[in-house]
Amino acid sequence: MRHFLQCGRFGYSLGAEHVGEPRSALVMGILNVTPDSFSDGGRYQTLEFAISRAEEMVADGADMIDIGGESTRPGSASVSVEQELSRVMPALYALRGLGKALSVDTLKPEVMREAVIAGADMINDVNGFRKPGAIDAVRDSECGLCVMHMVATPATMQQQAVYQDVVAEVIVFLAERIAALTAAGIDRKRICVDPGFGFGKTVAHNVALLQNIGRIERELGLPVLAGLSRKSTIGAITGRPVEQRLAGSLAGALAAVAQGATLLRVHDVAETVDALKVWQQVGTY
Ligand code: HH2
Repeated sequence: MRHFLQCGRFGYSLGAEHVGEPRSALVMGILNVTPDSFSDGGRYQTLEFAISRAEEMVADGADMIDIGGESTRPGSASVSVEQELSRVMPALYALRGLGKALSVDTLKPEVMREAVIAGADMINDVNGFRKPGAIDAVRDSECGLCVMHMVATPATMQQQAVYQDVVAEVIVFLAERIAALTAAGIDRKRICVDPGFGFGKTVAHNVALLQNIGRIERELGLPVLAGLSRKSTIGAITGRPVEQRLAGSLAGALAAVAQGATLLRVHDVAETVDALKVWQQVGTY
């Protein structure tokens, strides 16, 4: 399935239409400007570090940089608007000249609004633009929107990992969010969807969603972003701690692309880009 995704200054043609076309995906490098992120917590706190890490990811082949100022790992506490803005905005301004799309990972309408004014190319909301004011904050712009599925909040989600049919329920949720966005006048070309791996889901749920990325893409008719990098499901399958999940994460990324994902949110950009290059030579639709 072919998609066009508008992300602020950038437009992407994603996916393939014909059997025999090589599969590929955009790579979104994760830049956490938080002191408590689960896998690279605290390492890129200073602006200087954040800039050099972002430059490194671009040199490694990242198509997008996802700047996050609030950890959403299970059980994490939320931060104030002021705190989040003070982490995200300097990085956003400093990285505008990088020449790659800048995404801001936030669920706060106030942060979305400031990020859009500062020229963010995408808003990545793990909450699916459900907070009052979130849709208004992004409506009158050209920025891309990543709509993720999550039940409850990061603080409580693992207690609520109960589904009758996780794939169907994720699709219904995302369809409802897409309807809310388009009803507000937002063009579908700006939207991609994400099943939200690890957000209120067991290993079995995550595996079922991974196996059904193609169904999610077909039923919603939108590009799918997959974020499996270093997550606990990779750890559960491999028995590895977070710092030893690279190989498992690469396998997860390629599995997601094989199923139809066209955007990958990853920590290890160079390795993912290499894996995709090899994959592209043989992985066809
Ligand atoms: N996962 C995390 C954060 N944001 N956004 C999307 N669209 N999809 C995801 O799967 C996703 C996300 C959690 O990963 P990470 O950023 O590494 O951890 P933390 O939130 O603790 O910074």
